[in-house]
Amino acid sequence: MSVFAFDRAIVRAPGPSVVRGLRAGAGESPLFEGVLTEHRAYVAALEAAGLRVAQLPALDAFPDSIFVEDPAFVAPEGAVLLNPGAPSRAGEAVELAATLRGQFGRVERLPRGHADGGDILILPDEILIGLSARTDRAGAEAFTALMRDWGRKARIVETPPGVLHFKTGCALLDEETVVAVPALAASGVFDGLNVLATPPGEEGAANMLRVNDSVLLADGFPRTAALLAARNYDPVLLPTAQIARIDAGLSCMSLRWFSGSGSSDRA
Ligand code: CIR
Repeated sequence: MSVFAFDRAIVRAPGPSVVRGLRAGAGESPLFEGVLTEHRAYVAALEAAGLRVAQLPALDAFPDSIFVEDPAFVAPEGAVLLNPGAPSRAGEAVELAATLRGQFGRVERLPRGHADGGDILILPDEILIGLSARTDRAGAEAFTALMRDWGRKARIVETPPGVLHFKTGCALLDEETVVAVPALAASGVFDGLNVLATPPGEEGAANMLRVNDSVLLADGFPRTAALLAARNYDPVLLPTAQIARIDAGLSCMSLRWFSGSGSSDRA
């Protein structure tokens, strides 16, 4: 089973507080209506790619809670409630607990440290977790130990300075290929895989999302789109200008996994 075969996703609707989402710079706030429109297009793209998407209600007390990928990790064998590194996001994991328990037989909790799901990349043969401003060594070590208990190989790597999350800077394109910003492409972390570097000025395209046969790509990156087209991909272009104002991309708005359970849910 390929690591980008998915049949289920969880998303969370944006609430009006999303306009106060965390951001590194001092740029303009997103518009609530604009985020809603981008979120709807994203959910539609996941559904078109064959996923059944469960949409959780907005949590206005948590401005960044639309980015459900960060407080949890999911894989076919189970889920882990993580401990997001940003204090304002610390309460988001518990808000996902009941939903994840309804979907997975095994739901564990990161026992110590901080880790964000945006720092975790599942590759065909191993899982990478990037140290970042949000994921510390204690959290990364606790996560890799949990994965070892699950029979998974996991490795701790570095996220380049100035990159929010490890997956802000890279994505798996196919079984043998990752796309990465130049600093990550040259870092050696992907040795053994083909690495395509994002063209200069298109670093924001690195957080693309391979979902079944589809590749979701933020619009506005024509040279990256051409790079993909040259490899016979026909990327689904999605608007991200609003969520980009709060440092977000495509992977972070969903938790995705393969349940293999056809149309029926657990519990
Ligand atoms: C944050 O800073 O936490 C949010 N404004 C953006 C999170 C994006 N998540 C991700 O890249 N995995």
